[in-house]
Amino acid sequence: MNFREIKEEFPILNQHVNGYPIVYLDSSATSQKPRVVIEAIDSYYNNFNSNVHRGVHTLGTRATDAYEGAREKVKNFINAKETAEIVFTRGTTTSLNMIAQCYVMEFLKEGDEILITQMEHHSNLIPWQQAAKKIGAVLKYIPLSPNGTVDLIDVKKSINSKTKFVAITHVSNVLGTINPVKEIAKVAHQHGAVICVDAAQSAPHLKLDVQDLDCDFMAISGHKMAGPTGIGILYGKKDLLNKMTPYEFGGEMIDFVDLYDSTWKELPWKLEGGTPIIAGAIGLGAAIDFLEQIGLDTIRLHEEKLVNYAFQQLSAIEGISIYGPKQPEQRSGLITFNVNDVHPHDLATILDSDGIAIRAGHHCCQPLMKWLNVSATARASFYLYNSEEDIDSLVKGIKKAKAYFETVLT
Ligand code: C6P
Repeated sequence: MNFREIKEEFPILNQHVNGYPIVYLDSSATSQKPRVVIEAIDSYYNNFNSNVHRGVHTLGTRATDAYEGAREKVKNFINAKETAEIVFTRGTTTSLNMIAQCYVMEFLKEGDEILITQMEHHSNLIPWQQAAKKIGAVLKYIPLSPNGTVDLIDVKKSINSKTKFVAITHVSNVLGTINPVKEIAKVAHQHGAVICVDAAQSAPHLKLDVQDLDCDFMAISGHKMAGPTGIGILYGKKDLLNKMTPYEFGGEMIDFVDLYDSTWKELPWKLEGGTPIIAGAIGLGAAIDFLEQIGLDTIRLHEEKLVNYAFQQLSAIEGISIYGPKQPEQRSGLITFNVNDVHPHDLATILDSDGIAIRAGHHCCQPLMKWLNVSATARASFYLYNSEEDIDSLVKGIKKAKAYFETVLT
């Protein structure tokens, strides 16, 4: 399949918005879904909707097989050692909150240090901020380099024997920076700290290997990687997940319940209380098949070309500021920018009138906006269905918005 054919697999992209063919440049917020994902969910509800791990009836067995089959696909996708290390959650935010509540608040103590960066999404910042407050731990920030990257020298300077937990995003949803998480994990482990990687923006675009990265925890959202909303992954090394207290108590996660005490199922079910997100997991499994069929390396290469092209084209616009590292190997497939005299929300509105979808705002990264010294930015994010023509439309739209505001302001 070439990339033009790939786009045809996404039914939603075959439409006009405000009279123009849609140009979807907001995949970092959520990606579009290919036909096979929509059909997999449809087939579950049409043909074998049933609860899992309960009944012995045929539909129940089919649903259980499909649900557990999806777990196996996730395990292979991130190269985990075993399926016991794959917990289905609602998404990255839930996964990170589970780690904060069931690991950090349980096993860190007063005076311990938690190390993060100022480029974190709120979902990879507030859980640690709140956990630190609750247990009296100290939240510390690794300083960012001027180009919006994390330097290993600064990691080494920031970490010490009190550091017990490091949380870092693999790819920044604003700067696009790809952080050297493998090297950071090595430094963390040399100091006896546990490392948690927010892979919300890397799992859709980069080939992941949790054993090679040697991260202890990883959080992923299905909806950013061609899967449905409401499904995510918490990866954890088995010994750490085993140590964690359950996040939710109730059905599904118990082994034996007595009047005054209960015992839990083994991993991963101990951490999946209640009826799980069955359709979501099945849809995510189909998304993984789809991405793997194309190949994560092919997707990465395509996005690298797009982001380079976008850099060239956008840089040529007078009065534009582009944030994040310029070297293609240091960044993922998105470009965040501001245009003189045009508020990002106005820009997004004008682009929308031409059928172009971008995101504007603080992108759930207020501390990063502070570091950038702006209140908001515009962001165009690319995925496997985008093309250079989409970027040409973006550039045309930005020029139109700029011209409009220049006329209004003079
Ligand atoms: N970023 C964006 O437009 P959830 O909402 O749980 O699926 O993902 C949260 C999250 C965590 N970490 C990073 C790095 C993220 O980018 C996101 C989601 C979206 O940038 C929505 S704010």
